[in-house]
Amino acid sequence: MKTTKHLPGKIVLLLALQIIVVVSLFAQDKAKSTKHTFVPLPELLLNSEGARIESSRQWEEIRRSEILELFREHVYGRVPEAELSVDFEVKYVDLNALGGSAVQKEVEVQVSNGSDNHTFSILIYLPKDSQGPVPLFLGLNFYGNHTIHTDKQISITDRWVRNNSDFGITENKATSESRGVRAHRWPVEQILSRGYGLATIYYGDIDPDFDDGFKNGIHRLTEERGDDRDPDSWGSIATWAWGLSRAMDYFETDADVDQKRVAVIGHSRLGKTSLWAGAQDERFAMVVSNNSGCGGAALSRRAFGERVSNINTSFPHWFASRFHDYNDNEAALPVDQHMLMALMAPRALYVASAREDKWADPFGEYLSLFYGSKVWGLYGNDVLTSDQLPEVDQPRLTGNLGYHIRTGKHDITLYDWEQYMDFADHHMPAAASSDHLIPVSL
Ligand code: GTR
Repeated sequence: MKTTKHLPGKIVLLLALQIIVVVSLFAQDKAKSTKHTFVPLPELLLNSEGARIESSRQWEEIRRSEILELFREHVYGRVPEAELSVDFEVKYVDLNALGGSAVQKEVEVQVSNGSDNHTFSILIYLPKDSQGPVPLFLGLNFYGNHTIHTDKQISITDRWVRNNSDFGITENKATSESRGVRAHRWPVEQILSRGYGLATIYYGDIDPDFDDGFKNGIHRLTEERGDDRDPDSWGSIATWAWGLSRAMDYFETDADVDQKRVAVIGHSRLGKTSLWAGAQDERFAMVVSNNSGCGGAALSRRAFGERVSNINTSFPHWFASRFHDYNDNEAALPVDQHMLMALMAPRALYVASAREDKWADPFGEYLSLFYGSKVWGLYGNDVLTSDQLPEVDQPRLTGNLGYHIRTGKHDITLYDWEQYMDFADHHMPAAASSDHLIPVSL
């Protein structure tokens, strides 16, 4: 005979109540994740005197520089004026790398303030047998250049690296055990086969990613430390972005690279960095933000997922110290991130989110691009017309703007890269011949 076990009435009631609470929290979360901002955004197209910006000329001559300054003063911080000299030394060129399919180089960037110096290394892969200078993707990496590919030729950084037992990194030192551990994020062969080059720098070589009172990395060369810092002294994101611009300086000297077709790309904190690099340095033809979230593409005023107070508490060294004034007070910020997007206009800009990456606020990332896109309109380019997210895995491509929300979690995947390469095919095509450079290297 079958027996049915009944739960006591009280337990049933408690379980039911719990389910109701969970469901209503989920509903709230869902509502907010697709709701606009709660507070009005600062005006993108009114200048500091309240006059309307109506043309690309007024944008360039007045508003663009005002906004850049506001981001320097209140968010990322300012590059110090201290004189730094920058030299490049090509450490090696391998014309038969990756089994004969690529050209590989490592370039040492030597930065000096006259009495002290600091170096970091750019790893470059170029497609073999390309006709003339090639377009390339430039991005920082999290664990060292040697982690992006199993290629044994890549130098291993001897600087501070975040410990990671899965990668065999202990005592903050990388070893050969971590060769290729991040290869899934860097589809080198696919990039090369589509005619693009790839350049990467270990971000910790530029400035180690921990709060050390700005004593090391490039900071060592430029400033007084600790309490003497100005509220708008550069934080680490600004320093990493500065490093990306030095790579661009190098490309200008390398006849194999078409510096007019360089895309700056980054994931997460390094997506915040690629945006800030692209905003300041208009030599980047295309900018890619992959899951950059708070302080990147996401609107701060949405206060959804990671908030300004979270990021400043967990990573006090990333931004200018003035940014901390906006902890739990996003509405007081004189800028929001749609204005950062606008600084890329009229160049190619791609923002990408991941559906499960709530911490980065996918909808806030999209809205930023949506509101910022007005400035592309000033140039006569298409603007985004829908303030609703596209379907998952259905990229929205409008003029010089791209956006997708991918299935899955916080990461940069082959799917993401494929969208960026398809987008690049339109905006900095690998097949295009460069009319401003004479191909020199054979
Ligand atoms: C998280 C941080 C994010 C994002 C991410 C990453 O801990 O809260 O803003 O930058 O790290 O870079 O992986």
